[in-house]
Amino acid sequence: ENNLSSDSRGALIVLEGLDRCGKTTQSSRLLSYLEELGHTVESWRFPDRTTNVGQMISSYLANKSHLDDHTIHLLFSANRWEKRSLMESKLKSGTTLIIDRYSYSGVAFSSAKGLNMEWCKAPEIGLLAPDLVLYLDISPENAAERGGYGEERYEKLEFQKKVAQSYKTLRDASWKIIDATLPIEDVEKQVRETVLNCVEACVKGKPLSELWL
Ligand code: DGP
Ligand code: NA
Ligand code: NA
Repeated sequence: ENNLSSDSRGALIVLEGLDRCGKTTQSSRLLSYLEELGHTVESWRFPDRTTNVGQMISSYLANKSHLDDHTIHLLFSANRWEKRSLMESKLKSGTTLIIDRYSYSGVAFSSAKGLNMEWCKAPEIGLLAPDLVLYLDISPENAAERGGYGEERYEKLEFQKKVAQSYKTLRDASWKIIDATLPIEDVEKQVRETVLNCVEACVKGKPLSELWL
């Protein structure tokens, strides 16, 4: 086995899904699991609200500012671009990244507003392509019942139905659809099995690639 080769790297694992699908819980459980197995791993999320761009996004999501749909789309994308080089260096140095939302959220949420899908995808071109996208699948109605939505802009049933439709058109070979209506432990089990294969392939030198695949 060549798992000590210089091409060995960390895996880029993305969690996607509707609001309230359980991504945050699964991210933190997956982080602990991979740490226990001895992997170097970090958990990130987008939007990253700590940067200047992230603060503009946060204010928009809280309905404290109003931005044109195209403008906010580009800010979400910029927020991923400002982390791209750090992401690449982490992966190349062997750190696995678990990321809560990525370019698929970018396209699914903006195209749900009626923006052209190809236009939405364009600013994401050249970002690192995930090795695995775990889509936590739950119906919009089921998600809405989970303790209700918060106050944020997109947390409304009618809008989430459109987001679910947009996500369906984005599925590719990197996606694994996980039944997120199962009990937390069962979801976790499905996540673990899929992730181990993915991490293994990256350790063995699967090359990094860029969006869109
Ligand atoms: P979260 O912090 O995961 O709750 O995400 C905040 C909200 O922003 C959530 O409703 C999903 C949405 N969102 C995440 N990324 C993007 C993006 O790139 N573009 C758009 N339009 N919405 C996004
Ligand atoms: Na949210
Ligand atoms: Na969320």
